[in-house]
Amino acid sequence: MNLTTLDYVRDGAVATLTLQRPQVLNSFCAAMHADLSAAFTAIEEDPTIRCVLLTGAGRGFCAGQDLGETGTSGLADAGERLERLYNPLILRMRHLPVPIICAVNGVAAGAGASLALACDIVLAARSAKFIQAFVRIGLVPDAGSTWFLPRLVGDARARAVAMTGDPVDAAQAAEWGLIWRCVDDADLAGEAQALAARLAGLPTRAIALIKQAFLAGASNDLAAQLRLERELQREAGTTADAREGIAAFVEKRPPSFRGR
Ligand code: T3D
Repeated sequence: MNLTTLDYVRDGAVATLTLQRPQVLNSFCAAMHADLSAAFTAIEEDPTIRCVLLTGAGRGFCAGQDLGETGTSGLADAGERLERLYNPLILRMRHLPVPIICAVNGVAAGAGASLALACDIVLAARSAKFIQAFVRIGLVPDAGSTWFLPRLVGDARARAVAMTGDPVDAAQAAEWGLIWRCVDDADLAGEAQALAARLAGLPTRAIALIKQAFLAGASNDLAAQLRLERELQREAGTTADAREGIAAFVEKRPPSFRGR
């Protein structure tokens, strides 16, 4: 892979993606979209990858769309880039059959906040902030933020942060349930890597099915979700990892999951 805006590092069953445009707080440009797309294709095609870790280089995580690249001419059809680049990226992440951990190392603004929220488990450094920056420049939250936010923090908080553009610090984000955990800055990389390694050793097919269940659950009624759980459980029950999990429990030994 020839990537210019993203580091892709493979360590065992974990693929770490590091956004690499620190001089502009890793804001999205067209090349970064292309690099993320190439990286996710590589991950989708490699069944030995069982967890993805996403983070940013430098003092920011991602400051959303590169406004220098957009310029005011990009406003002629501000939805076009969403349709072509952001929307497929967010959907792809939600459908990826392996967990994505996000280590938010600094500010996550605009579509950068959406990118973090599209991940499955989000850890953030205590100094990080989440900013629905869109309204500050006369735009509306996008890349999934209007979907993620009310589901995670409730309508009242979602509306307030979307309409004011006020920053939410990592501790507040964790308290609200916007993210999983806030950790000390010095501990972020280590904690995220440890979590990624742990998830990479869990039953990957079951985790893919869990992702599927949560995604569908956002729009299903209870009866439909119960039917879906039945089908997903049938599928999980056919995996070698489910056989291993139950055998290990009965034999009182730790399970050894292979991800299939
Ligand atoms: O048309 C479409 O594509 C629609 C899609 C829209 C999706 C979106 O994401 S819209 C929202 C875009 N993002 C923003 O509005 C956030 C803009 N950035 C900021 O408000 C601030 O940078 C932050 C609050 C995130 C951080 O502030 P601070 O003071 O810590 O850093 P800074 O000094 O503002 O930024 C450091 C550098 O990064 C600076 O460059 P310089 O002066 O050192 O040469 C700054 O210009 C650059 N930078 C930060 N964000 C962006 C950026 N450059 C281009 N695009 C950015 N989004």
